Amino acid sequence: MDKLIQKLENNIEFTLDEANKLYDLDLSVLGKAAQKIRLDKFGKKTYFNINRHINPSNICKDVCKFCAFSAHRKNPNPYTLSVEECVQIAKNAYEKGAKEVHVVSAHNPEVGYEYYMNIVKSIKQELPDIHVKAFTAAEVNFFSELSGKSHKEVLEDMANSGVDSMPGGGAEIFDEQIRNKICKGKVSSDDWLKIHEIWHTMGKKSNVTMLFGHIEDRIHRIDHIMRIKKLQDKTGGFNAFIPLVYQRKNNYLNVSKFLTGTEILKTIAISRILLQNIPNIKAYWVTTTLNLSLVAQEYGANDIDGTIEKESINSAAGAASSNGLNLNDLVELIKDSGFIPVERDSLYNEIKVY
Ligand code: V47
Repeated sequence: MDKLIQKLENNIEFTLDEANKLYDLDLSVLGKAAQKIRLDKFGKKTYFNINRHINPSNICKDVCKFCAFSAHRKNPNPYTLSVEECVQIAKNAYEKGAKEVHVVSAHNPEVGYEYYMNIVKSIKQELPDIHVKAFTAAEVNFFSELSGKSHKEVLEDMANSGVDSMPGGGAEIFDEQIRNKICKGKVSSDDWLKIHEIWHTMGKKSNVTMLFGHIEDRIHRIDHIMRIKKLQDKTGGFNAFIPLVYQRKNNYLNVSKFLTGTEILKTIAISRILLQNIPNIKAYWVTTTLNLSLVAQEYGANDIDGTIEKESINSAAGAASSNGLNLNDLVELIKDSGFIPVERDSLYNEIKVY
């Protein structure tokens, strides 16, 4: 333990074995080390953006056990938005100040490959200034199966259609055994990482998530984080790491235990410590809860995501996020917790310091 603490105090890189022991340290020790890294990088600035989530369809060919969004027995309300409806949502959001649309769909094979590309093309045609963050690596893999195109060709089509950056969803947990139990049939861990690698070599940026607090152990989280670190060393293309806290309602994973606040904060702090090659650690207020994401600002997190306006994936599983968050409330909450709210764009350029 002393060796670990010494390494933490001197900010020396950890081996995999050492990284696996980090959870045994006290939260206060981890928090102090993570906070030093955060303060050195960003001072007391906390980033957020003004954005709008658009989920074109909830009809899915895959059955992820943790998912409460896709239309199935537990959510018997299938829908598919038309391209025009997606554009209208983006237009309304833009008029209200949104600078980003975050487009993520279930894997609906009935609508065809062109439908997905047309959503982006049409939004960009109507709103050339809006940043389109669209389609997870899980969708890229699904589009590849749907169209017979390679991952690279799909990514090129996305870029040509106007996708500016990729969100970090679909990563879940990379450990193959756990992955098989929670989302068998979806994009494999290797393919998830390869898809982001190709995107990065095209000069584009993306985010990366980790779904935790379900059936995985701490060792799987560390393995996940270390696989990300390795790819980031190679490409430098990830803007943000987003640990997503599992929400347990309306899905097929029978998880009865809640994670403690301490375990969530430890995970955020450890991410900050291990992923120093990724600039931003996002405590996504939707799954972390608003209050804990404000506390997470003191444990290494420098971003809490945005106003969102409407959120369907996590709220279906119990998160209190269906109507997003009011901009003034978000700003005041960050200020009241002793940090400086900074509106950023999707690539982390600063827009306004409040
Ligand atoms: O990929 C699904 C997760 C993700 C549950 O890149 C669940 O900036 C918790 O990836 N409990 C979608 N999580 C959200 C996402 C995201 C969100 C905000 C910002 C960014 C970004 C990305 O939500 C899915 C999946 O991993 N998810 N079900 C659940 N029950």
